Amino acid sequence: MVACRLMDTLYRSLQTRMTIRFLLICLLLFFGVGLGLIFFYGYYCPQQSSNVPRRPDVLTITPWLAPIVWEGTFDMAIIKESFKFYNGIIATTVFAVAKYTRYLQDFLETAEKHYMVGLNVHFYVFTDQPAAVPNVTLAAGRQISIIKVPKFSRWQEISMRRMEFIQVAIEERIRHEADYLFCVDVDMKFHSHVGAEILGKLVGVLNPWLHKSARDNFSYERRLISKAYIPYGQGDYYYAGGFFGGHVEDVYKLVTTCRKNLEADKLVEVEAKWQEESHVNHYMLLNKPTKVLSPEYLWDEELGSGGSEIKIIRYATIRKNMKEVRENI
Ligand code: UD2
Repeated sequence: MVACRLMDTLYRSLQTRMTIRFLLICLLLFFGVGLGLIFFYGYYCPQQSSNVPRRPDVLTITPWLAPIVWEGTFDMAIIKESFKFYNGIIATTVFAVAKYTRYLQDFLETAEKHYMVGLNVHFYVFTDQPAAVPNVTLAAGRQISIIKVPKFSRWQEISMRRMEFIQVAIEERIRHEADYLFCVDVDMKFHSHVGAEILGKLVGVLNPWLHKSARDNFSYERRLISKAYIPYGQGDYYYAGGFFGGHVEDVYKLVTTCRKNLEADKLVEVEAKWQEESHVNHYMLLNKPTKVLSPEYLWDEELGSGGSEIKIIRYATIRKNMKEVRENI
């Protein structure tokens, strides 16, 4: 009798333990699978608010409804998720002519760390000295093509003529090889993330020196004789010449128009105040960018860390000794 009771108690306790174990396994499976889905597939994301601005201290949309990209206005996880299966190529042109080849190493190395990480990037390095292009190890899906260009005797000419060489490169290859194209200065370094959040049809970047200025203080070309002329009382923003981009065909329209206007200026012996940057500003006044990047995307070291609105510096100029690096003063 005693033995029977003992057996029964043992059996029940075993059953209870098994049930507990079973419940524990179910719980683990439930949370494990749930967490797995969240981390691996990103099924969970916090609810978006329709009435709480993400950045109340800055303008985050232009009057023509183009987003202005600041830190805090976008969710990197959501953007990453939307580009998870994107397999297109982002062409990036950079010119390193004459003494500016010295900036390539830092440019390429920092781009590998911060620029379009995880996406396919094709760097087109335009230079007069192909042998001076450093051998930087690139991640899978990223490559460099070197395009030989002549060296002009004036830095202004080197800077302006980029429009013409980019136009030709788009015609000959970029439009067959890439979806997006960004054109950037070389005397710069990436300091933090610049990724898919910048992709758009036509993208301009706010110049860090003038993003808070009244428009009559913008450094637009004010001489009527130039094709880059913008009268006082007009203009949206002052865009930087050192970073613009978009869909290849939209950038093609920009560079061909700027080239045509630069050549028209040359015929009447006028050079716009800030060379092709003045023409980019004229173009973007008539053809509004569909996305505007905040000065985080093109900062100048001379401005220090910036005002409170600058939460992060992503891509910034390197201080240079103009007299030493430029072909002329
Ligand atoms: C501003 C613009 C630049 C251009 C220029 C026109 C920014 C950050 N920069 O820069 O894009 O519009 O004004 O006045 O918005 N280069 C060479 N070799 C040379 C000289 C220039 O390769 O000897 C190339 C190089 O890619 C360089 C670019 O041209 O980054 C612009 O020249 P810059 O950086 O000297 O011009 P800067 O600083 O006035």
